[in-house]
Amino acid sequence: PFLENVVKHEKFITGEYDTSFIDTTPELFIFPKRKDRGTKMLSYIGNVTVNGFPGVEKKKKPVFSRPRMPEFDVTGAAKPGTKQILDQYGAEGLVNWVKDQKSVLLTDTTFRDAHQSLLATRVRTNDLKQIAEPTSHLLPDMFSFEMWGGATFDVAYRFLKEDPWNRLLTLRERIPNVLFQMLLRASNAVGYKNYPDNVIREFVEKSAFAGIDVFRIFDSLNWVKGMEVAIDSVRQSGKIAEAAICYTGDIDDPTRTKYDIDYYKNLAKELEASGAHILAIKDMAGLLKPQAAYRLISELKESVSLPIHLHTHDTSGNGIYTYARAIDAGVDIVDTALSTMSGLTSQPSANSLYYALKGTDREPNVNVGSLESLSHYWEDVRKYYTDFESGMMSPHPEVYKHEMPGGQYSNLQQQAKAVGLGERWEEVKEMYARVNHLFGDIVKVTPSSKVVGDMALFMVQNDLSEQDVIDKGEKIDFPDSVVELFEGYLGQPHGGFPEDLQKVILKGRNPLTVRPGELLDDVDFTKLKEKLYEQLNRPVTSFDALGYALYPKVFSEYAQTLEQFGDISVLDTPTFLFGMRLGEEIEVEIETGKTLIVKLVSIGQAQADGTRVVYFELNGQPREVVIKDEN
Ligand code: 3PY
Ligand code: ZN
Repeated sequence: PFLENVVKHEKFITGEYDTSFIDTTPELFIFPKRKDRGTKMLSYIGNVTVNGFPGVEKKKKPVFSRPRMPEFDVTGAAKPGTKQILDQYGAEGLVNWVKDQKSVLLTDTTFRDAHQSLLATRVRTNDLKQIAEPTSHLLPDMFSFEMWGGATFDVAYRFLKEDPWNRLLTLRERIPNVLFQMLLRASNAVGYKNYPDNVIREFVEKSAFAGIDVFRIFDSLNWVKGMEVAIDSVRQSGKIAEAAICYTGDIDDPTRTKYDIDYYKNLAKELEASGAHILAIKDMAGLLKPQAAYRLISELKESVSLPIHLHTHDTSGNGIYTYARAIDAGVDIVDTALSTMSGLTSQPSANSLYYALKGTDREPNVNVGSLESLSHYWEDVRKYYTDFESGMMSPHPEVYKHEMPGGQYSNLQQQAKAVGLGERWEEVKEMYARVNHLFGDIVKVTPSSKVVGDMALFMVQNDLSEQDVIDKGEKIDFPDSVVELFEGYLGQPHGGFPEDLQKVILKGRNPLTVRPGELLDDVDFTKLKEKLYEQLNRPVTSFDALGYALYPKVFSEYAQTLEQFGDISVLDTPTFLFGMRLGEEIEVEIETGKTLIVKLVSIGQAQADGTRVVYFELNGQPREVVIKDEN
């Protein structure tokens, strides 16, 4: 354990140590209490078998076939790719390389936005890890893999009980050749509110250190001022600042004048002046129609000299057509997902786009056989997560009316179910559009979209109309997120807030007009680490400190689960979500070369105190754990 502490210590990892390291680092001598890892794991398995997993229908564990693994040449190293270009020539060099490409470049979002949008962000590191090396070998010519950030950070700690940093480090180790991209919510980092500037800087620095190359930075109200600290931090780290404009409204609809073509052109110029290396158009809901895409990209190409990276969601079913028109207009990079993780609220399919462009001068440099074999893996893995599917079975052009982001659709639906509005989902969607208009037609993307969602749920639940909100607003206790938005804690919307509504929501308080980060005190990371060290009773990394700084409660609960059950990220997903069948035997590799063999023998009767004894065999030895039956 001493050596383990040394090699896991941040100073050791970063090389910031000298001969006094051991003497001046007392935490190296704190050893985790040797609790029995096996028993902890059995407690988890027993618990999920008896009580089920939140959000998953409680039933006997289904029998899944082993995911199909693509074949690739395991003997050689993966072909060098964009990561090597960045490392060798720097951000500017990479940008020039992008501009020189004739083919359209592809980002693959399967590891992040695709599952955020289809499966409520629930895909676990365990499933990503197994396909990482094949992906690196089979798709070396991708521009990037979008694999971190957005909702994945919080969901990892909160629901999957795993460390998001560990995901990044693990995948980086297995995919050394292609740029890693993350979604960064500017001053909101990977959270739902503004954080102090030093938290944003520290977060960017550590994410870059752990393996992120391209930071797609957006502000949820397209407020450029709110993006400047993040853009600057990324530039400081030597990585690529991809500044995004969130697309809303419809530039081709003469009645939607608030967000017209000039609005987008001005924003693009502002972002270029702020230091962006690449301009992203982040069409988070999939509202960019094909002809509008042609016009938008053509005009932006004339307005700025940055490469343009287009992101959309296929919710309406028009995604490929939108990309085709954007590609005609000269877009440099587009976001796609592997076909079995694409479509609907996710990104358009890379496989389909390849065929659409085959033989044209912009045909992407990708092997379609590789896309197919990787898609097979995901087709099989996706079945584990059926309970998190949104139920959307076909294209949903209504998105042009409600404008809900793809990444929000399945998550808000889960939220609606959790507050008992599952049956009233149609009403919630309609209310979402009404709330947008009530709020003055704002950009809706995390976290502003969450505020609109919270308000829609609140209004449906309390049977409130827009008029009720204004008339009775003084007496209404609005959701916290709504109050914070109107207080200016997420920044300033284009055109300002509707004044009558702001007045009833703030009940006499004055809103902020400056950048919230200017008012927030820096987090003292040294003190925070000391505090956490006492709480966790183990060495605290900068990664832990950031997890805590962004999500104190969620992080602490995660730490408690880790204490109670050990590292359950090593379990295969069917076992993690469904537990075990009677008589089933599984293997769990708890660390490289160390495997436990677990058999579920029987489950005892419920006792008077509501507990059950669950009987296992662990490596052939009988073991029992006592589980509280929550049913
Ligand atoms: C996120 O911020 O998580 C998003 O995906 C927004 O589209
Ligand atoms: Zn998206």
